[in-house]
Amino acid sequence: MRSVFDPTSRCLAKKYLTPSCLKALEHLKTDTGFNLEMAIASGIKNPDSHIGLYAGDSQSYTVFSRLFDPVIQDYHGISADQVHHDDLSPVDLPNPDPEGRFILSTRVRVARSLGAFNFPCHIRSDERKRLETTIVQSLSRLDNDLCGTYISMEQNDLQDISRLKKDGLIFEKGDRFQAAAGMNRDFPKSRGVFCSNDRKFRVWVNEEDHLRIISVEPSSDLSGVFNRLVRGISRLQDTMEFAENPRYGNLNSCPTNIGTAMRAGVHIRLKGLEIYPDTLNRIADDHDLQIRGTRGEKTAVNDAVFDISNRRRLGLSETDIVTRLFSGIRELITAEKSKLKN
Ligand code: ADP
Ligand code: CIR
Repeated sequence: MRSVFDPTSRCLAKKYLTPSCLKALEHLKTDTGFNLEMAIASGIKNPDSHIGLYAGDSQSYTVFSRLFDPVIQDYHGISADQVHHDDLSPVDLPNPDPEGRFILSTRVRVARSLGAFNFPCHIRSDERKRLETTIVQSLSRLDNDLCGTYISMEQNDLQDISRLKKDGLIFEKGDRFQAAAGMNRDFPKSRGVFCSNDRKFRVWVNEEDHLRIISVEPSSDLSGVFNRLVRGISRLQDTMEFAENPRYGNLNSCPTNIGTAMRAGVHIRLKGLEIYPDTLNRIADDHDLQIRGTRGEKTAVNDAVFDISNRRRLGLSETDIVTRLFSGIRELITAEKSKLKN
């Protein structure tokens, strides 16, 4: 096998797949048959990839550790001997935008995978169906405010689908990065979304990961949103065994989504800072925050609404992530107020 990354590619998989690393890994396979060529397929096809690497199962992280480890250390800024520690205890932070002037909504999600199943870029159709059944059974046991219904995306009623899309209740087919890795196979078969009756707790089934567990509401109550997620994870963990390893904590498809596998963020309107991208980016960098577009990763910013969230998901705990997000948002709001005054 030749490493055929585009000469313009600056992705981390290319950076760390040195000739000696390629030689050591090119003939290896996990027990389920996942190989290096499959792991880097998306990075090869998309020269603008940032990472360019996906895992096909939990064993990918150990069999191909010679490539995954440096990519993970580079992205998350951790040292080679750092070990992940969870802290999913409830928090009690003040509201970062008590007047409700800037934050439109708050969302915290984690990715989770079941170790007994292949990951989405490598899963077979029948296996994906069995996985969906397992997850839906577990979701049906949720109670109180987490209780809700599962919406299968296989239904043919186009009107229903477009209404659900408008309400942001279902997810789209994966982007070209996920497509090149093989994650869009059979879409929308065996995909769906669980939504609590109050719509604040949701679970995406068989998107980029087996589960995306999401707590979201149109407010700036960061603690409330995080604490609901903590309860949801704990309840689901009673009935499902999530993939993890002692070093990296939770394991999922993309090496950016391991450890806490958590993204905590707000949709925040920053009309003043929008025209000062240097200030906005400096504050984001200082607090290790990532800026995404209004409709998700790699989308545009509409009407000055930014998606601001934690960049690192490994090397710090879940409670560290929300606490740092809180400080970053506070500083952004202070800067925004001063730009609006000028
Ligand atoms: P992920 O969180 O799974 O990494 P995306 O960046 O694609 O993935 O976001 C998924 C969806 O969640 C998008 O539709 C995005 O608009 C929505 N979203 C993200 N953050 C918020 C938020 N704070 N409030 C409401 N919706 C959000
Ligand atoms: C990439 O390599 O760019 C895509 N596979 C997406 C990686 C995850 N997202 C990110 O770094 N923000």
